[in-house]
Amino acid sequence: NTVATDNHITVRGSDWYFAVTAVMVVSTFVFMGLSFRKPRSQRLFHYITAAITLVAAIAYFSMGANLGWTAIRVEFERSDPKVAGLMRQIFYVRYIDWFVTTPLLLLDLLLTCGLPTPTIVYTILINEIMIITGLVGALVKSSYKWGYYVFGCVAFFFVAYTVVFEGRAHARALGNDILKTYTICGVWTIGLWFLYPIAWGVSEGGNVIASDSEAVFYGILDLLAKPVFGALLIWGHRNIDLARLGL
Ligand code: RET
Repeated sequence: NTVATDNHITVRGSDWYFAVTAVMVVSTFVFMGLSFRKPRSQRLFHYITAAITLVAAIAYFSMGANLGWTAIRVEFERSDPKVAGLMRQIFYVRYIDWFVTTPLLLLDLLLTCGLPTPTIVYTILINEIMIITGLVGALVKSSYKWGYYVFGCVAFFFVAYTVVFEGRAHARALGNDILKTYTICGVWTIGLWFLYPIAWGVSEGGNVIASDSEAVFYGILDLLAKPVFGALLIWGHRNIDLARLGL
């Protein structure tokens, strides 16, 4: 089970993963630190947001240590002799991270707009379908992988619909400051989340870019989708009393 050198992270790739780990750790401390400026009853979003960056920190630590991956044989229909029969490094630990953190990100967002609990629950369940189909598709070597990808994309459209349409309608009813915070965080989220299936398509899916490039692509997305998103959300909540959200 050898992975050809050009399909495996290099020392630089590993350094990059550790750098992202450091940012995630620092962000976790910042979000927890900021929580102390609020009474306990007002700390829910700080806890959720810190949990997100903490889980990501551990996932990135694993990838920096070159753990949490498996090799799949890459099947090429066009037999390019340079790449045919190679193995590709698939970091399944990403999906363990996403399985935990994407529902938490949705909780941050959907609790902010005051959606009813049943809607939040089914949106999170559909989101889990998206992550698991992405994982299974990544591990499948035949072109059936794209079938899983399609299921994942359909699930994503449902999630995006809830955030963009249902969430906004509910946020509007709660007042301008909540609508503003929700809109900023919602647009940020959906804009970024759309790029993940593209990264998947050129990495786990089509094997177009090398593992180091994959590391940079997903790494930048994760930095924007977790610490930067968290900062926007916590900032937006600075003057919002959780009682207004029924929390
Ligand atoms: C996959 C492949 C299947 C189709 C789709 C995907 C979307 C993944 C997303 C991931 C978001 C991750 C985040 C991580 C934390 O920072 C699983 C790649 C649609 C949207 C926000």
